[in-house]
Amino acid sequence: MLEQFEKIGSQALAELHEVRDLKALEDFRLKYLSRKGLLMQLLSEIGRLGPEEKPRAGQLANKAKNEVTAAFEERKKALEDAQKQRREFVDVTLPGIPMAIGRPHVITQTIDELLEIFGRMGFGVAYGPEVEDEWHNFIALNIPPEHPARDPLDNFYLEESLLLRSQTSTIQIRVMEKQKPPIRVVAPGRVYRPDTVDATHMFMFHQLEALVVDEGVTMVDMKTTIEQFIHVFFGADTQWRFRPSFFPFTEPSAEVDLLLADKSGGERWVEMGGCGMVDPNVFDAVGIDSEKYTGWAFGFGIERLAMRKYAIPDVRWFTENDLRFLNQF
Ligand code: 2U9
Repeated sequence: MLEQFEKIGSQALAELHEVRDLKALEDFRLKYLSRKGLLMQLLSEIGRLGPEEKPRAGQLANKAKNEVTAAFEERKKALEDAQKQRREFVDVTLPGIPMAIGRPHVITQTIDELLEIFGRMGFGVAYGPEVEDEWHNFIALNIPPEHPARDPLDNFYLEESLLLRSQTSTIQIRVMEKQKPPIRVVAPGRVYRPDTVDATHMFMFHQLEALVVDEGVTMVDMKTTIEQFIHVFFGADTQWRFRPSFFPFTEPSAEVDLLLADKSGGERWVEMGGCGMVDPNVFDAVGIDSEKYTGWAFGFGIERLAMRKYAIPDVRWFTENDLRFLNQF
């Protein structure tokens, strides 16, 4: 029986030596050190030995138990350290995990390009609140109460006289309230109109508007500036035209059309935006002397500019987050 006590210790240590991972170590613990383990069973055997063998057996059993337990703890620490290192080990030779670096959205890129172009033509940039009041969104812009643009169904009203702006002209009104002429600003930003969403209409889109106010400003300045812009943004050989139009806040007014190639290889006139000489009523509204100063303004839909430039057929693509589309920019 006593040789059983000597053997069990060395047998356990030999097996422990073969333990390669924490799972095997747990199996080893269950086999030898757990309450039902071989070593514990052995200890419980001592009770059945004769009085002459008990002391020696007890000694051997405790020696075996302590040696195996100590070796077990040591092995456990070594395996846990190894596992920890493995976890922390960074194989720098491994190829890096490609970081999917995004890029500014095509609309943001377009706005940046527009601000850069007009910046080079001496235009400052002005921003303003998206939640506006009726005075800045309609009244100051000479849009009479009965004008369809003021139809509550055609605007996102938040409460009594507060609404989401339907054009960024509100920004130029705020500029004229604060700054006296000369004024030369472009005003980019989101605008909101509860249009039925389809390939060319979205309830939220972006506009870039411009305003120039000084003494002796004429339609020639407006025409030249718009022409410069079109040739830089769309290409020097882009043909364009003015088409007479009407807006409450400009007189005279014009639509700006571009002659662009269409799918069937032909060419067609497509609308790019509107412009005109600032209506004197607008100057009166903001306290600028309409006898002394004249001005011109334009309004371009930014999604529309990008769709024309990149031949994008559907305005909804800008907000559908399809990477196949977004990654092209
Ligand atoms: C002030 C005075 C006049 C801005 C203008 C337009 C014509 C125009 C549309 C183009 C496409 C809106 O996004 S769109 O649907 N805008 O046609 N906008 S003149 O005239 C102003 C602005 C501010 C103080």
